[in-house]
Amino acid sequence: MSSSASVANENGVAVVTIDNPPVNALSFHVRKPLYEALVALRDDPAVSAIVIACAGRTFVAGADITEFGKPVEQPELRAIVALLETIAKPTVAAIHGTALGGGLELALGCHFRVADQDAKLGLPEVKLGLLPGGGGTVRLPRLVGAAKALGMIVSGTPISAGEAEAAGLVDAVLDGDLLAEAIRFASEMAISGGPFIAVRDRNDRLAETDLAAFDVHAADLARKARGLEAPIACAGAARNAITLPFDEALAAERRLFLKLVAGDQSRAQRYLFFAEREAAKVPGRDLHKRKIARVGVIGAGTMGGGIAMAFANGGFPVTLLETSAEALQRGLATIEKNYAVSVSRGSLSEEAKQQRLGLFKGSIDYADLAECDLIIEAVFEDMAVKKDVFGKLDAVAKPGAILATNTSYLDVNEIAASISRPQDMLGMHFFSPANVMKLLEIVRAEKTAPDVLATVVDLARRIGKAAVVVGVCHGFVGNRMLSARGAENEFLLLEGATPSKIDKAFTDFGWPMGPFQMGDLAGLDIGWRNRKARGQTAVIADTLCEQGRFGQKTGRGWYRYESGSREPVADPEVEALILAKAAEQDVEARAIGAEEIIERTLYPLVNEGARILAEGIAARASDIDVVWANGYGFPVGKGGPMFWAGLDGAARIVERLEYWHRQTGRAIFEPAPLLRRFAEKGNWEGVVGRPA
Ligand code: 3H9
Repeated sequence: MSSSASVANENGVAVVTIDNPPVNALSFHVRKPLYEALVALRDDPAVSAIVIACAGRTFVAGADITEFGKPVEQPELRAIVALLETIAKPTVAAIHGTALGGGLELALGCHFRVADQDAKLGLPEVKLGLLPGGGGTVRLPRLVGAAKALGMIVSGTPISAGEAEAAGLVDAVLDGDLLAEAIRFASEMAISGGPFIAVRDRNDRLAETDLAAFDVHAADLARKARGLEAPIACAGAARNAITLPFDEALAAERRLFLKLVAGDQSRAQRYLFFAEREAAKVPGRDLHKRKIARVGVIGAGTMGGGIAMAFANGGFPVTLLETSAEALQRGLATIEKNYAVSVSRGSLSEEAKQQRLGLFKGSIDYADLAECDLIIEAVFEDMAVKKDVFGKLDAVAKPGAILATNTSYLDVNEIAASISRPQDMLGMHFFSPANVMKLLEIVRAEKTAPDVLATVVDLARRIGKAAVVVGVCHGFVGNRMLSARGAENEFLLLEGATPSKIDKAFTDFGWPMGPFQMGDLAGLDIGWRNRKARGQTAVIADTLCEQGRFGQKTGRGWYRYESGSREPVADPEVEALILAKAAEQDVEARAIGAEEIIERTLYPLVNEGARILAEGIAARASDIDVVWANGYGFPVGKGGPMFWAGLDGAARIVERLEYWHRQTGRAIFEPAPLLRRFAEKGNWEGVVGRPA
């Protein structure tokens, strides 16, 4: 018997244990012995019931994603599930950890599913640009009803064991030793004599479906898909489960799966899955990590409050420091209000809210930070202010405490040089709202100790962040590339584009919103202040700000907003202003198409990414993509700017950058040497200039 799937007999109940670390993915070397074991057990008169369980930290977390895109080796998962459904004796999946994707589909082949309290169950394939391809779209609705299944399959979000039990997906949530209890459960079922009905034959829940309501919900989900094929395919497959006979729906699911798995979107999303994990592999990651038991956050404004919530959400006690009792009270009240909103939306229980609030300790005395193992400052973005804060920290923080700045732009080396322990210092650049946004840029300064870096990378994963290590430069990876993306915006407007036209080119590409909508949301005064500080101007944006048009918060910015609405409405006044400025500068308006907009915004974005790679500010092209997919809304179906450069054709990008460089003379278009080498080689591998 293979060690990947072994069998033991417990008083007539056969226990098949899958053991494929780390997450028990259903690789070929698991599927083959599993299939063979099930055939033998089906025909073995000494076996009255079968339990499928897993060794290690989790039940099967899905198909083996690394096998996608390669020829399928038999037996496939579908064959194993079909085999399970031919077994007359009771079959039980014993679920701990996560039963995800193909893992849940395997469990759906069993007559019964039992789980421990902490188990989670879901079909996350949509997040990989896929749909469940092992019968999940056809079997899940038969257990939980079509509406619930639609939500689970299209969102990909797992549910708890308790919710799964209430929905009919799990037959029992068991306390104590899961395996022993599962064996007892299976034995009792065998004694009961049945009937044992395969999920494929359970049609009662489907018969209750309100198809019209289902279609309304599915159409709503399709509208939100923003060009992604998988959510739409998921909804279509779930609908087939209602309207087609079982085998026809199953065959349709297979066809859709094969189409998606071969497509660019799924390729991009699978790439991002591994890219996020690769980003955590930093030099020194095996070093002993410093112990982080309590986190200190300085500043209880929007950023500091969000950072504090991110740690409390991850279970860490937080000391929140402000300069006055009033500011502290305001900050804590905002945190409480934010949690209350989550409770009212149903995403957080009242109990969990209380538990999280219990983790906060407010203070207005730096001395209280002495008990913290990691202290992050989120104060005003000004070098003198930051140095003052770090000076105080240097005096009170315990030896070995990690000190971090949340700066978006400032020189982390300069801050580090101002304290006595630069080896303990780095940047932790969170994105607003910090309790929601997944991205965290971890800024490695010149003297940051390797174990400090490794500790923070590890910690970031523990609070659910997609963490990327970046080097020191103005704006790090994300904001530096954002500047490159926006450098042509004003020129495009002066030459004849409008904010709505540019924004539409972005949303058609798959971004959640375009740069002008984004500016209005964030507040135009922020960029205005930054420009003034750096002695820069933007002829149209500056005028808007001079007119008090700061975006949504003033009801007017690049667009107009009716009172209380966030819906942007094109504003003739802005268009007139653009025309007037163009006339002043003698720029003749012409028609500007979406293609030109993409070439002049996204090609410089890729170009700047290549420069960042060459300078060693990012270690890998995929790290840059993790930044853009998680922090800036780059469409995941295109994998991030560096992956997309490969899809769109690096040679073409170089050619068009050269063209725009000739037309404008602007440095932003001068192709980076590394991009040229990518164009020659066809991929980023081996073209990275300097390892980070
Ligand atoms: C599917 O099932 C399709 C079917 O419907 C149809 C088939 C016909 N395969 O995330 P971690 C690796 S699609 C291969 O750091 P955690 C991962 O790369 C699949 N490798 O751990 C990493 O490797 P490394 C549907 C996988 O504890 C290591 O395992 N299922 C897979 O933070 C540890 O991973 C999913 O989409 C895999 N399926 O989180 C679930 N999963 O150490 C995907 C992980 O070399 N997985 N690896 O970097 C997850 O969401 C998380 O891994 C999980 C554990 C929550 C399970």
